[in-house]
Amino acid sequence: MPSPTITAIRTRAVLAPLPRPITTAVAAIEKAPLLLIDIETREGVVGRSYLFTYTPLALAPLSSLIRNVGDSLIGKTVDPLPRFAELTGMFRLLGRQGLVAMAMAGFDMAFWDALGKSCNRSVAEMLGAAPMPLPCYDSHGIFDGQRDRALLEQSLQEGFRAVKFKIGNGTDGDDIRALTEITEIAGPEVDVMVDYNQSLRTPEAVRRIRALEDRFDLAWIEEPLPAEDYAGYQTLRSAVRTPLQAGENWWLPEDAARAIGARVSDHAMLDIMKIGGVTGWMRAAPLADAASMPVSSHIFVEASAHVLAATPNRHLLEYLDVAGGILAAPYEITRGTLTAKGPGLGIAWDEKAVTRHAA
Ligand code: SMN
Ligand code: MG
Repeated sequence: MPSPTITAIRTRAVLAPLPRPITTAVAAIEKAPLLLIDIETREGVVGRSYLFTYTPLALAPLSSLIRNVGDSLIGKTVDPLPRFAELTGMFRLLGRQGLVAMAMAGFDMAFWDALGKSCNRSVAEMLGAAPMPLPCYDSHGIFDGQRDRALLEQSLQEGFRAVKFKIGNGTDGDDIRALTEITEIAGPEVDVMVDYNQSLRTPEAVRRIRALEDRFDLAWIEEPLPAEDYAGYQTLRSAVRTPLQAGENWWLPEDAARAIGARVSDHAMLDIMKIGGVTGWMRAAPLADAASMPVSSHIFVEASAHVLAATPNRHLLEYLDVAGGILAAPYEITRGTLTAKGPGLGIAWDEKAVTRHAA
């Protein structure tokens, strides 16, 4: 049976409501800027995906890029691998990091969704795996004692056995005060991770991380340095003992290959958008496996649940739900786990919410 043939590509921009703002050391995000993609096919199956642009400023340019590229896809099948190869060729001279890679990932995820729907199977199954309950960590922002105590207690009640907080917005004293409260509430059984969102420089990172590891047993320390500073990560990694986490800013499998080859971190955390969709993920995750690195996911809870099921070196799924506010049936946490849903990626738009939150 041939794969469905593309007849139209539609995009819509929304500012989706978030359960809580995403606060980081470098910026805060109040609403999730999402670009929704619908790929219609002659067979009637619609492939869907969404992209997260971090800032609403990128929604319109990304949308027009996807529509322009989409014109050249009409009449072709949704087979992800040849389409990925063609798009790589189309942008060889320009280069792909940034909006181009995001567009490629948006197409790729929607193609896999359509392919799964056309066989009535989940993407996890299409990848040769079976959907399974995946352990998740609850991903919080900067800790605010007044407000976040209750939120953290809620994470524990929902069964999360790992939580993450963003730090680095103030002094190391601020981080230590926050972590003292967090670890007290979380207790010894729950893993606590922290995320600096690339806000430090190497000498300061060495000093601040040593001060943290004197006091706390953190499961990982994420992105202390700018993602491109591989040499800085190498220096830091030899100077501290807590495992370092990085990867959400690796663009496409080629970046993953370079960063993993340079041994910048102990863990890898792939972002299914920046890494190039399902296809990009399935090429990057084995590189981490070969380097004995556990792989966790970054946002995109739905698509990540599918690819993590097909990743033998999987670790944790990041539970940070950016699209639940515009989905007809958001993925839900059960005892701290999440399970991929089908067919395809198991996502459908709540059309009323999409209209209400149109950007
Ligand atoms: C993050 C997620 C979403 C938006 C900004 C930052 C983050 C994380 O680095 O790891 O959760
Ligand atoms: Mg992060």
